[in-house]
Amino acid sequence: MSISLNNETICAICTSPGVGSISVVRLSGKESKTIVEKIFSKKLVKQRFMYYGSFNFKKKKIDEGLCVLFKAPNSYTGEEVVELHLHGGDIIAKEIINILQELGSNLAKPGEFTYRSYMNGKVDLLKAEAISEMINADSAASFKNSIVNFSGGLNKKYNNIRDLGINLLAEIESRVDFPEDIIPKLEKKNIQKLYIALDKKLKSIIEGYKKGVLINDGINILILGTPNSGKSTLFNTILEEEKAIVTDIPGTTRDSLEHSIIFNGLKFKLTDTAGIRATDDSIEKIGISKSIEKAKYTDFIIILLDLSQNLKNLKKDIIRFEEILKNVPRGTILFVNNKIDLLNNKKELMKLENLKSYQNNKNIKFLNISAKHNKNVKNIFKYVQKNANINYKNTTESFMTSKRQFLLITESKQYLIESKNKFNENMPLELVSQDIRFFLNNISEITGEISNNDLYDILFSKFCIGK
Ligand SMILES: Nc1nc2c(ncn2[C@@H]2O[C@H](COP(=O)(O)OP(=O)(O)OP(=O)(O)O)[C@@H](O)[C@H]2O)c(=O)[nH]1
Ligand SMILES: [Mg+2]
Repeated sequence: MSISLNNETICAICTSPGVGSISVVRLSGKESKTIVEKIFSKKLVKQRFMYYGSFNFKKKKIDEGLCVLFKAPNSYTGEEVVELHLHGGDIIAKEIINILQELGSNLAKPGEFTYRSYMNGKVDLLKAEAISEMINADSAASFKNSIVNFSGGLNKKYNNIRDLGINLLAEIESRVDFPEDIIPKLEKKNIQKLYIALDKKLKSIIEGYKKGVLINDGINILILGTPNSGKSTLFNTILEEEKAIVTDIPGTTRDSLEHSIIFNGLKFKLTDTAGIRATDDSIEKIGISKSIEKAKYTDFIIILLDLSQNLKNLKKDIIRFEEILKNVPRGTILFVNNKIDLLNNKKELMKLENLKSYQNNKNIKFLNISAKHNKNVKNIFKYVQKNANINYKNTTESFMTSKRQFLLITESKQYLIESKNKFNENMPLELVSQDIRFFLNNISEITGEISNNDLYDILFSKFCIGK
């Protein structure tokens, strides 16, 4: 579906549904003021002025509240906009929406206000995407990233790339009419330097996407381990809630459980799994194969070891898990030695020392915790955050989080590589420059200078109604 900018006046509830002190209804389009004045007791003369009055329709009073007018182009959409501040709850706002439709306005489609804003040149695409990120942000890290993007963080990076690309194009095109073998060596080198500089910038922005996704969607942590190692206990301790059943019977957890938490401003998605062991129980077997399957899509895997086991079994478990995960394309593994509280005599502590030197020798990353007594559990998150290299508090750097941008920039990189290869193989410069033009076109599409007809589908339809 694609929507065209038309003369319709649109309306929607802008506040989220449910109980709240106020609900805001917004209209945008030429008829906004005229329509609202048919139900509001005051005339909206001054713009950006809050009028207090009553809302009436067919001699019935609907509500009392506030109205504010924004004259075009000084509004969110760039069109005439009126906002109605009503009493909260869904009932009144919905009734007003029905009335506004009866009076000639249409219900806005998801993201249509922001789409109009973009079409009227109020925001560029990067800003529009940042607005969507901001609304959906559910952690401090993700909110901060969206704010920096909204303030032009990514724009700067794309402009840099575009400027370099234009330089490169100019260098190549100025040589088009000369036979290729008379390009002096030094100039050739300079052109190659430009390719390298561009490649570096593209690489950095593309790699940033991985971080952007971690920041926005959360870092996945999968808890694997033998039955009874304390996976569900760890899961519950982290969530500060008895979400998973904990018993001393091995094989308690059959299906995996997922939950998100915010730690230090970052979102983590935690998964508790069925313990992995050799078993004849068909239900447990399904759980185990599910656990291993999940390892493929996770950012971090915790392998929980049970320190109540003897050293021989602990080593066996380590080898077993390394074997199981050997051919699985997966994230970082962290071994976590659980039940450290049980090690309270000399012999037990010696076992821990032995295990430590075994893990050190194998170059294994490990932590010692007690899930039951919440000892050192936070260190897991500190380790994960450090390893994911996300330090959102002390940086003004922002990362790409939009898949649309990611696909376009990846395609751009391909054009650049093709152009570079052609240049290095001394192919006709027209062909070299043609790929740079494709590359620049893609960059312009990212920022929205060149618009794509399906933009509404790709981007704005994913917004909520009222935005
Ligand atoms: N002493 C001690 N006991 C623990 C600790 N963590 C878990 N336990 C105990 O170990 C037993 C098994 O705990 P669970 O959390 O059910 O273990 P699990 O790994 O989820 O087990 P399955 O679901 O069967 O795979 C329970 O009796 C827990 O109370 C710990 O840090 N210290
Ligand atoms: Mg369990």
